[in-house]
Amino acid sequence: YEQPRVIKATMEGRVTKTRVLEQALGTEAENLLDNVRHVQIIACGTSYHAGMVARYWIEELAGVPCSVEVASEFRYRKHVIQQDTLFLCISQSGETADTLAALRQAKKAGFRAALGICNVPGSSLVRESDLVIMTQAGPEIGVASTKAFTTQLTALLIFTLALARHNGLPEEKETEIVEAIHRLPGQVSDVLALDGEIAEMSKAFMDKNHSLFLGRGSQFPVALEGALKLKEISYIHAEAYPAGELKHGPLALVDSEMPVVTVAPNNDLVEKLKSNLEEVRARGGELFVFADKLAGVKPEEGIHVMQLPSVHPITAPIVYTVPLQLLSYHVAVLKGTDVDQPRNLAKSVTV
Ligand code: F1P
Repeated sequence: YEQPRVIKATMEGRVTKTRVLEQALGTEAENLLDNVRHVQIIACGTSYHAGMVARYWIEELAGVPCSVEVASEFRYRKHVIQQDTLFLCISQSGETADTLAALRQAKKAGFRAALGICNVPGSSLVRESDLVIMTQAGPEIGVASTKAFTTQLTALLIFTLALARHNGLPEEKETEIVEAIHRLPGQVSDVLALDGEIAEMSKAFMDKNHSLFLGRGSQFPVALEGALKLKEISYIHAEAYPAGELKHGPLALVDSEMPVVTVAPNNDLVEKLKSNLEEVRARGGELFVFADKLAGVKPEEGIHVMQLPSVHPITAPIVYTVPLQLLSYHVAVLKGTDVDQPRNLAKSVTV
């Protein structure tokens, strides 16, 4: 529920009404962002999902190739790091052992600069990065990241715009997206107001053991994050797939016992997504769709549609994450699990 406020706080001092401020990433950013030819993102868990969303933004808006990898894999394999790579570590705590080990290892191999996106001032990641964008989420009590994720995305989008400007993004496009960023706190509040309806929807998951989350494009990482939230706090097995991969395997699992959750903002992939939903429905799968009213997903038997505000396609991953967080929360409350402290998990994995 703090998300509208903390997203706003993360924007503050970094954007005007229409532009990203030159000093958004600190005074050294100007030199360090010039001639970046590749962005390598490293993170774990929810922070990794934020990195996956950022890859879509960085390639679309800045035109810079971007790779994303979980730190626990990156640190244990041989890799080629080009000198003109911007190494970007995302970590709420700034103390995740795998993420820090990956950063230290990459430093030895050499790269252009290290950018940290972090929520804890003075943490190891903040100290060891050349540039830092602090998220303003404030302390997160729950083990499962919620406001940390949406503020990471806000920071990553601002960074992307700063990088994109270096690579010739037209001013009108930057303004269009900055204005969309300013609408985020209000749009997230509108989604939070759907809490009662989402609580009602969550009852359908109470007696289920498995679930599937689908998304396309930058909504695929949102599906991954939705599935992670559900398994972390309600212990229901949840898998996320890019919707186009359905027919390459997961369709075999779909039946009336497998609820399928989808996010459908209005973008150029929505028609393809709708045909994926028909594939699910034809196998008797019950669908729970969070959709823009302009996306044209119609409720019918077995298709529950919750209408979300119309949002800019670039900022949609931030807004569409919130109903999935609420859904997991309500399922967990109904099941009586400990939402703040799920079994077997720690807030920060420092060893
Ligand atoms: C990464 C992370 C969190 C998750 C849990 C365990 O932490 O996977 O996303 O919610 O707390 O650690 P961080 O590097 O973002 O602090």
